[in-house]
Amino acid sequence: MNISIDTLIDNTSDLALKNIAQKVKLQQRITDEEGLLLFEKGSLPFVGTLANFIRERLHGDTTYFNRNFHIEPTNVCVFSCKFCSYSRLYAKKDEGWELSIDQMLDIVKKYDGKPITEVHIVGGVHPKMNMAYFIELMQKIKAHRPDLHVKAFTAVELDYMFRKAKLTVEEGMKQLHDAGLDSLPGGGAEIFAPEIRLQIAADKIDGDGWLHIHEVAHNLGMHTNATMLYGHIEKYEHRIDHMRRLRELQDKTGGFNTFIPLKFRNENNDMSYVPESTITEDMRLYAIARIYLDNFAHLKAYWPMLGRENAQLSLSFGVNDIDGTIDDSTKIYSMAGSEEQTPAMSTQQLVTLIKQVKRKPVERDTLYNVVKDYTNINFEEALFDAQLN
Ligand code: V47
Ligand code: SF4
Repeated sequence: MNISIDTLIDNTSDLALKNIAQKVKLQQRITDEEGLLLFEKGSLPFVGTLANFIRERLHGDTTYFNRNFHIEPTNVCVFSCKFCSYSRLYAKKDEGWELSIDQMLDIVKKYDGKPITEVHIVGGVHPKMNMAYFIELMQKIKAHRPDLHVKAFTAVELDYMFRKAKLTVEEGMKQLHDAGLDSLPGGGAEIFAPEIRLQIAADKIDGDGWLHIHEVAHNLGMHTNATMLYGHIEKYEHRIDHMRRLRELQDKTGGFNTFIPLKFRNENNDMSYVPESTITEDMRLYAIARIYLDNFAHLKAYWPMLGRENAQLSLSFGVNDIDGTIDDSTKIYSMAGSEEQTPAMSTQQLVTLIKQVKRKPVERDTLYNVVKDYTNINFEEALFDAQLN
């Protein structure tokens, strides 16, 4: 692919596409119509070259990862999203799991003495796990390990918690933040456009509600992530609509850290009849997201969902972050058919994965502060030195 943006502009005969390439070169924002045109007419090499140009302008070869683990408090859920392979309705709760606060603390304690920087806590919406329960959890995690960044609860979980506690979003968010909640993950966004959302996730918070919860978090000084579930029944216009709403909120608050496209996986759910998107479409989507979301600093490929080799490939299509070590602590994607049945990567494996495709591995914390640059660290030598000393 390695051609320059000037060569790309010279070689593009379609005037509308040429104009988009010129805009990218001049760091100008593309319109919704231009975003749509990229989905309809932009070839993989065309969008890939533009996305890589932006990625390298923003980050050079730097590729971030972090050391993290997940806690999934429960997979019992009052909602019934059609794409979900993971949840069990409350009526069938015997088939699911529910962790007590002590069990979750035991998971945190497993990492005592290990240089982990983040815990990611997301699960189903259990009718009995309420504000008081999660406030206690936050407080106990922070009492045990104050430096651990707690990124927890999708807007879906928060909306249910706040409504049950009869709190406004502002009140509820403040209480959780005071108890130790540092930032929000990007889940639950799915596709905002009501005509699609109502078909795949009819009974949970709508797109405006999701955006409002993130805006309130941003106003409290918290950072959050944003996702988009793609490759199912949505059309290109719905992807653009989704990203436009995120771009608008980011203009207003600047509170999003990263955008994470989530590829729909079709095993064991009510949408198994929908074929999964191809790798070409996946890479085109990453690239177009990188071009369209000009006010998002980071674009993440979540390797447990995409697989390791595809995550590597995505680094040439705008992605500059591949999430973290995970340590086999999440089931969402293995249950939906991901090739990664026990997702766990050591720091060495992540570093090697990134170096294999000639990028620079940098460990970050949740807020993208650099923890350690591994570019010049040779693990074999480091191991050898450690054995000698
Ligand atoms: O909201 C559920 C998705 C999300 C399927 O913020 C599915 O750093 C594909 O949001 N096929 C939860 N996707 C996970 C999530 C996340 C993951 C990693 C990092 C971060 C972050 C956030 O998982 C749900 C839904 O969109 N999901 N089922 C499925 N069958
Ligand atoms: Fe529940 Fe989330 Fe699954 Fe929807 S995606 S059914 S809200 S666990």
